[in-house]
Amino acid sequence: MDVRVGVIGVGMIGQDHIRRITQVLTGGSVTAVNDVDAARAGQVAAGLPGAHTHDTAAALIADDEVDAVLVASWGPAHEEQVVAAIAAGKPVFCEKPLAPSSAACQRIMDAELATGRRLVQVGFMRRYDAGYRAMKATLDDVGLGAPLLMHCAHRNPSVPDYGFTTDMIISDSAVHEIDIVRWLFGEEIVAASVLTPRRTSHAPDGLQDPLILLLETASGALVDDELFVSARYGYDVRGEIVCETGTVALADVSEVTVRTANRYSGRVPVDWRDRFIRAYDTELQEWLDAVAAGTCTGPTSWDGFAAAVVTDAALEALHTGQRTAVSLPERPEFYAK
Ligand code: NAD
Ligand code: ISE
Repeated sequence: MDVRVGVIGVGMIGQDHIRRITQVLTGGSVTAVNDVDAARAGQVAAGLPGAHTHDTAAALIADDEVDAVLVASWGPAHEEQVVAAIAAGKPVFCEKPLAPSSAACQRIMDAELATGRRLVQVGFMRRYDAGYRAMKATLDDVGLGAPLLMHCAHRNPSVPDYGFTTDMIISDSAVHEIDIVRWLFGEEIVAASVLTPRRTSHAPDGLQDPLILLLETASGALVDDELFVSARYGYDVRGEIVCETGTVALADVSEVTVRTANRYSGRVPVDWRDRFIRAYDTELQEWLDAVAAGTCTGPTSWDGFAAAVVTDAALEALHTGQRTAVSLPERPEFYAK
């Protein structure tokens, strides 16, 4: 029988996840939706045979026709919705960031720990991307020596003119590199610094764009992350790890390259939906499969919390201009692999 999913927040990614659950993946259906924008919820439900809308997230979570909850609302709403799903004993997939502050993530972890059962998967989809998976396999299986450096770039063509703040370049965008670095290196990040280069004239008023985030890992590896969210030309995510005897880098993602008239060209993805489409598919398929099997896999509340602790330090570094140490408590045994 299908896992009956209730979706909270049906904006860009909520609708994209509904499309994949109903048209691409197997073993899932969408039976209920909720959004603070009731008109939007109604329009989305109208395209989903048999699905209904709920006025509140709490009502959706309580619905007997909802086996599992997918939270794709704005970050500040995540804590209340994820904690409510945990209280109802329902598996919950929560889009990143798990919550905007480490304190809120800690409360989510506490709620999950209290149940004694893992229920939460966080939407760090890069862990499901074929390129990053091959990169990790190379690090783990091919003798390149100890990783020393990683160079990352995270470029978005644009962000909305209103509402997207410089802090969000860290909390909304860089949080992906924060998670993928923890996962690739298999160790924690211990310090963060932020540099603020010349600002592009294409950034919305008040936005410091680009930024360079520097992360230091526990073993002393250094990661530089260029964050440039008004890059105009396309969506471009890059990564290269430099080890003692070799390097491993993400390949260009264009399906083909064209050579003509003494020119060479390929395709640059339009946005994150385009670049990571297969990663989102794999991520949600594995979530549905795990829910059906009564298990929980993928990035945990602990991963969401650890990313938030690093985010807090990076935000402090941005505001003070100082290198900031990350103070991460010990991981609860409950979250050991
Ligand atoms: P969006 O603004 O397009 O959609 C958010 C929706 O949530 C809106 O329809 C809004 O009305 C609704 N909403 C807000 N507060 C709510 C509440 N309390 N209850 C119910 N609905 C509420 O934003 P988006 O781009 O779809 O982002 C949503 C979430 O997904 C964010 O956490 C974002 O960081 C994350 N996201 C993740 C990725 C990824 O690559 N994994 C990509 C984009 C967005
Ligand atoms: C967005 O919210 C995402 O999560 C995308 O993956 C990221 O690339 C983008 O910068 C964020 O705004």
